[in-house]
Amino acid sequence: MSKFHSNYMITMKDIVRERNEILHQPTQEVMLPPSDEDKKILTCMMNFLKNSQDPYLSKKYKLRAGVGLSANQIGLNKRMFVTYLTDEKGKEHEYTLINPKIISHSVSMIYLPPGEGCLSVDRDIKGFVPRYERIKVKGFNLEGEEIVLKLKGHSSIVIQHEIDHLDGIMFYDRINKENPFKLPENCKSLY
Ligand code: UDB
Ligand code: ZN
Repeated sequence: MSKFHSNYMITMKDIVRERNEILHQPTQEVMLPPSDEDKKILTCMMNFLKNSQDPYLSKKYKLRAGVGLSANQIGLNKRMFVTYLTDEKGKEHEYTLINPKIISHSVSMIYLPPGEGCLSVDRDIKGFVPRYERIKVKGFNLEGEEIVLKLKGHSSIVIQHEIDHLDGIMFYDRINKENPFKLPENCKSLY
């Protein structure tokens, strides 16, 4: 039994930081359909993202405005994550993905021009993180139904960042060691 029942409020103290080994190991697949326990954990994780993007609550509870959170970031060895994003048109997209897998991707790559950060990393890390421009991801939702997402742009970057967490990969593992701003030929800026 974890403490992350649906009424529990996740705050920054629950988020494990980069020195924790759980962030550097691949996570275990989740049994399907998801248990009530796993559903509560995912609901709790989604509430964290929503609270963290609420100006009043984020200030009150000192939350960093988060767009994605993976289960191992709260110390649980489970292959599942949530994202909560607002697109260019102001439309909100929330995804809960269990056992996600990239089934296909573009050859072209993109990067976030300011670089990436992470809720589990408390320092500023300079450098570009090349990501696929477009991905097709297969996974399962809270109801245990199979879903396939086709993503591009910012959502594609966020989902790849979260799938990396589930594979034990941190964003800085993908930054060029000799020159952090060096990019592959086929990689362009997101904007
Ligand atoms: C984030 N937030 O949540 F474009 F409204 C980052 C942090 C590390 C800065 C908190 C973020 O990118 N917020 C954001 C971006 C926008 C518009 C907006 C809010 N993550 C998620 C994370 O660490 N998940 O494990 C880091 C992002 C860097 C690239 C993709 C995920
Ligand atoms: Zn992260």
